[in-house]
Amino acid sequence: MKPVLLSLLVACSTACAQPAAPVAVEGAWARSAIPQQGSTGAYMTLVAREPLTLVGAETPAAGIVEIHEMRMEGDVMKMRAADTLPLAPGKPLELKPGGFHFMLMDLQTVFKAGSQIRMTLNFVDAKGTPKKVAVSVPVAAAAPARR
Ligand SMILES: [Cu+2]
Repeated sequence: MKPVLLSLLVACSTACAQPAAPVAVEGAWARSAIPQQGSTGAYMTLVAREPLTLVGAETPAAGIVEIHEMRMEGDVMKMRAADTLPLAPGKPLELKPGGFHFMLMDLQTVFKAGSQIRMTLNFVDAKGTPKKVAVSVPVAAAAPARR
């Protein structure tokens, strides 16, 4: 009896991991970059299922990942680093060109259109417990068409 139960639990911890993710990630993409380019951006829409705060991200494809925000100040587009981004449950947070984005710097790979990079998004929940969400991010020259 016991071994069967155990194997079911193991099967569930892998197969059931996806629906239990604390946040849904939609439309993720990273902008393709030429090899000499030092940085690029990654974009996606995050829909939290519980109150969460985005505190950062990491990827083997880049040495540094920062949360940035582009905003118009008068006539000037300015980019600044945001340490954290709060997410309200069910309210989509869009990271997109010209707004919030992940800035990937110290690129460790060629960001070639059609390839994929792996990112891990780091959140904390309302109790301060860290939550990690793995995302595979397609590399493209422009945002994918919306479905
Ligand atoms: Cu940036």
